[in-house]
Amino acid sequence: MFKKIDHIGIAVKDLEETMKKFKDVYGLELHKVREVKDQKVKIAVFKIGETKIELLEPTEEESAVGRFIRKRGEGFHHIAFQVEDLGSTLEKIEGAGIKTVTDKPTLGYENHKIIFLHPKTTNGVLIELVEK
Ligand code: CMX
Repeated sequence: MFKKIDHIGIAVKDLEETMKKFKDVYGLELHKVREVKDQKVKIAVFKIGETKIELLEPTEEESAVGRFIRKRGEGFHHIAFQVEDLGSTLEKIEGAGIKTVTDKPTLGYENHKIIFLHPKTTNGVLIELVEK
């Protein structure tokens, strides 16, 4: 089922300022910076060992990350697990009463198949599944 942690998402108000902290203070290697238009976010991805940290700044207040920051402030937003086969994983997950946010997987910014699990059905933690 879940193979490893692909990345951890952190919602931030100011991407530029937070990137400086991750590079210059924490000493992490910047992997990529990108705008993901359909999710209404700008992201910066840092590598740490085998996993990554994804910083997310909303480009619009009315967006998943914009609403998250408005309600809860900056902070831990989601954890992404790599899975071998999204189809069989989803069958098992749905059989256990866990709901996905969208009906079908979509393509993430690296063209991998992704889907989000609704935090109301996953102990309050937004989970992203990634098939590479
Ligand atoms: N973690 C935990 N709980 C969360 C959450 C998160 N990241 N985001 C929202 N919630 C909670 C809210 O606190 C709220 O709880 P209460 O009802 O107790 O107040 C509930 O979920 C509904 O929140 P909402 O703001 O009313 O609903 P949204 O319209 O924002 O929808 C969700 C929530 C999970 C469906 C939406 O955030 C979503 O579709 N997320 C997946 C997509 C995404 O996060 N994209 C961001 C960028 C991804 C990337 O490129 O990596």
